Amino acid sequence: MGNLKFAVMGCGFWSKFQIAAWKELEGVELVALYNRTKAKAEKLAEEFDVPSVYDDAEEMLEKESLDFVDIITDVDTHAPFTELASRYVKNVICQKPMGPDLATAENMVKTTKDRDVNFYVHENFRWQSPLRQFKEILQSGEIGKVFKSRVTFCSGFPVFDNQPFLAELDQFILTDIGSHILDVCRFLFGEPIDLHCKIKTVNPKIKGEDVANVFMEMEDGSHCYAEMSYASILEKESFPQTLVLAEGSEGSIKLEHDFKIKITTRNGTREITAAPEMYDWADPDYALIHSSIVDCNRDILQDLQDKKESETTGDDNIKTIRLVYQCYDSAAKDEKLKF
Ligand code: 89Y
Repeated sequence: MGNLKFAVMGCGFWSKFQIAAWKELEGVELVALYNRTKAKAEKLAEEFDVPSVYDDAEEMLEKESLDFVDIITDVDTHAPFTELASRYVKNVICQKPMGPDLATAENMVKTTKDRDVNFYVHENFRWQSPLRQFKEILQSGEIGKVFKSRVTFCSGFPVFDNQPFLAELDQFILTDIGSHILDVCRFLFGEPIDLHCKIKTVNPKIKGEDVANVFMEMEDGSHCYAEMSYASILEKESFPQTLVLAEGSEGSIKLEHDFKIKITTRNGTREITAAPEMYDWADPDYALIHSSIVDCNRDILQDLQDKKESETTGDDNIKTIRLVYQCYDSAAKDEKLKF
């Protein structure tokens, strides 16, 4: 199979890392960039040696011969760009969160399916090496049957400096980080059968909520508590790490700061470090996430090459997105929602 040719739509904060991550992989070739403001696309094209740039997305899709497109724009344009791209190409990748509301996201999955287009969501947190290793230990059975878990993303990192639009979102932390954290909950502990969520806005300078606490019962009967905050001033800042504790009948697994995983059984505690591969193009503040982009892209690429099914297809990711918006419903009603 020759190189798969692709285009990137959107040249904002995440695109240069996403492109650098694609460059780590064999078998793909970035041939075009689209951005509403062409100068931004031109700058990125120069940096990554991309032959064509456009400020008209449809013109790009008409002129270029593409195997897939990677949509790296803000959430509001995910659906229109997915709709447009799926008229021209057979494979579409879109950033998280898939859509700005559940109905729109469900329609994205349906539209691509109706057109026989493979649709993927770039959901990268589950590809972070500490979380992959956590799952391996969980699956080994060493801690027995899990009865409770806690997934924590609580930080005071000035996230609005790099991504100012996040401060303008009416729905912030559940869409931005909840889409990752609820996906991690599903990845590690399976599907929930109910949830109760509470949200809060602490930072007066932002529109949406910056705190969300979600309590779920999972299909296997275990309890899962997901806590998220961008208002946390803690002894040790953990951005961008997700911290996890799983307690089972025979022991516990704890993912702590600095990628340390502690496994405790009645025989004692052992510790491993699950550091990610660090790439020189990564922003040091985001290195853990940037590293996982490579693995997430590889997983999608292997599906495009018919080697295996990707973990983050639209069909899978819609289950995470449903949870995100069910959290808002639950918080608005202050009720437990049963599925
Ligand atoms: O947008 C978010 C993401 O996907 O990872 C961290 C982030 O940049 C800010 O919360």
